[in-house]
Amino acid sequence: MAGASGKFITFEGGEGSGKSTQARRLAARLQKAGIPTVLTREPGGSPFAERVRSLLLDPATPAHGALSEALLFSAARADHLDVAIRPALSAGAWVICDRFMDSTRVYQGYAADVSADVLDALERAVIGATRPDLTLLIDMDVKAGLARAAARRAAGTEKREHPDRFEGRELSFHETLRRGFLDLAKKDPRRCVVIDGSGSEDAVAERVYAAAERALGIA
Ligand code: Z5A
Repeated sequence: MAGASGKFITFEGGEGSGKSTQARRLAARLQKAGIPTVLTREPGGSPFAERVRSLLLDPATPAHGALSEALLFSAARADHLDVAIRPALSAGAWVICDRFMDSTRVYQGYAADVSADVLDALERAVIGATRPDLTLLIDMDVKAGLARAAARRAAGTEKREHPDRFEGRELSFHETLRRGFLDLAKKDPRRCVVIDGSGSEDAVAERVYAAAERALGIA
């Protein structure tokens, strides 16, 4: 668990599921409720980890295996935890992170070939006791999620620095990711809550807030 002071909430989900939108909205609502809140993301969230993010997501980065990728995501995560997440939790803030360890399990494990043993070892070494108190998995129909992401690209409001290396993969890849996330949530029901990502942003935000309230209690 995150420790005696702050709470650690992570958002997970497939492309276009709306998790970044919901992470932002929850952070704003908690701040408004008087809870000091830090919104961060992975890969990234610290100066070093943002450099690693650029390398990982840049389509010009030469092809490399899933193990190299898992190690790079983990290196970025180790620094992000040391520089940003643990200090914020120790200071009593709630930390909301857009993607975290479950993305490595799913993208580099389920959908690639890094073994569970290696991923377990990386989690022990990098995350240690700083596991999320709550993980909100925004789940939705894969085609609908990809359509949202495509609409954002067409509107020119893409948030990425580069078109993503993970983009443009076949539908079955995204279906595998969805199954992977749902499977992880099923295996860890005390930490993970599956949120239906369909419907308006407002409707999903209400589901997210209700889940956070139920799991963590928001005074
Ligand atoms: N990755 C990995 O492989 N291993 C790891 O350990 C980690 C990550 C940590 C990071 O990409 C990539 O790194 C990611 C996994 C991999 N690969 N992919 N793909 P990123 O950070 O650049 O992007 P992302 O995390 O995948 O997020 P995203 O695709 O940008 O989407 P999102 O966060 O789910 O959605 P959004 O930005 O909130 O919303 C998408 C659009 O839909 C946007 O225009 C919204 O305005 C709209 N939207 C949101 N909600 C709604 C509703 N309810 N209705 C209608 N429209 C909506």
